[in-house]
Amino acid sequence: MSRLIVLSNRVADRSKKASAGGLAVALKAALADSGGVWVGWSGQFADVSDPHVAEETHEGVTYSTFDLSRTDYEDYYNGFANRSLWPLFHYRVDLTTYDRRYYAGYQRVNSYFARAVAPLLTDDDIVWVHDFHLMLVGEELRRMGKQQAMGYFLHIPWPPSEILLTLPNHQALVRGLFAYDVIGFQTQSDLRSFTDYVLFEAGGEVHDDGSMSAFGRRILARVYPIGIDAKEFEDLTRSREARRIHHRMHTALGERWQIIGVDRLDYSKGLLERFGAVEKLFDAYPENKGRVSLLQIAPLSRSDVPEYIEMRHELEAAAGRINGRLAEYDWNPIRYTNRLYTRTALAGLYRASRVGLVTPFRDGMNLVAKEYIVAQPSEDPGVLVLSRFAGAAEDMDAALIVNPYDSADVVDALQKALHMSFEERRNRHQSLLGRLFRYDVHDWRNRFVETLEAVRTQRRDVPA
Ligand code: GDG
Repeated sequence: MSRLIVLSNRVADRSKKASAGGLAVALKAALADSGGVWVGWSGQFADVSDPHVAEETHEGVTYSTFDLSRTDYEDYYNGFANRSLWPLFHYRVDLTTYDRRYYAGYQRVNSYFARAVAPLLTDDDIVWVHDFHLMLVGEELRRMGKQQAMGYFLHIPWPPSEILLTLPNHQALVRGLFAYDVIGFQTQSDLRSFTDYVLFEAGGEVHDDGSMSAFGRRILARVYPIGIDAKEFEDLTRSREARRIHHRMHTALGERWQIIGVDRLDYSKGLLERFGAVEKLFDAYPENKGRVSLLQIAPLSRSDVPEYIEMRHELEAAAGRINGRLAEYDWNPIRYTNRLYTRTALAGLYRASRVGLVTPFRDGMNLVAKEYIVAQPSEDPGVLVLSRFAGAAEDMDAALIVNPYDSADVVDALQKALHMSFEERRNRHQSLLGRLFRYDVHDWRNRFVETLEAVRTQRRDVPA
């Protein structure tokens, strides 16, 4: 077996401190299986022209981290990653900022990552690069003569060509991706958009075995939908601490039903419109007043980026306005918090909630939808209301699937979820649960790593 080298913008926190973000949660579980090396930014600043890599081993995983300069952080992270790629790949051309300085920073830091990882590599290693921050690392490594099997996984959606073409550097990014051997997407729909670009913009070819050629290289592009560690989350839900929180929430709610939303504070998650739909629920079905409420947990993220600051103000205003209009002295329609809870607390809170409300306008997958289902008690399960535009909807069709742009559709689904019979809730829950255990994060990791292993073996047997 070869050694697995994983690269992502940040590595997970080694302390027990919670962090919100799907990638860290998933990669931590994936590396726990076999050990390996996890390379990423330390979160600290330093002005050095060459990366100084610090190593720390923790539970079988070596964390190799290095600092970035403030300018790199501004241009690469706040700039190209969070103000160009993130909005654009979530179909928000209106929120996308293009700035040549940002792209220069992106190239600079991708090359920096490559220079940090190159000295660590041995011939038999396999390299797995993650997410939109690091599309160009593979190309940099190839330029440095590295022949290892290299894979890339995109955690966010791949946009249709019409949207991608608005990005001045679209071709350079796709050419960069062709330096990898395997690239993975969350959904069929993302792969379709990518294939469309390869065929009609890059003048490439798609072969019978599913591989693709363009820019003088042949690669495998496939769908690897990410899962959660269902077993671990189920154990968390059963822990004493989760049960304590569940009990406390349950007591506070009394006879009332809770709808729960859990999202990083991000415009892609549709939070403002979610608040709007909950407000309309009380207007359309007034019997829910005093009986139902939304708990929205929304830890702050990317707080240096202007679009996130603005969205935070809007949400605060909306929650205040809706509560001001509808609250009673002993009931609030919305409880909104930016607090970061522990995963154990989340498990208990999911379990205490009759409805899980997940309504992003675009989402690569959405792990919250999966966690909510695993946390439900099979003797009295809640109902998941899920946006059709979350990658998770592709294989969670037993949820109530909604169009988040159509608030009336969300309102009707909420009403249906709140009043659904036990039989229907149980059937839907059972059918979702089975798949979450079968296609969990370990299965995701194994499928991707097996493909990379096959590339490595083939390359070793056929010398270049
Ligand atoms: C990206 C893609 C894709 C949230 N609040 C708290 C907290 N969280 C945890 C959740 C969940 C994770 O953060 C969020 O994951 P998502 O998948 O929902 O969303 P993104 O962060 O946008 O993740 C996404 C994912 O990558 C994986 O590929 O699914 O589409 O955008 O695990 O539970 N965790 C803690 N406290 C909180 O308050 N501890």
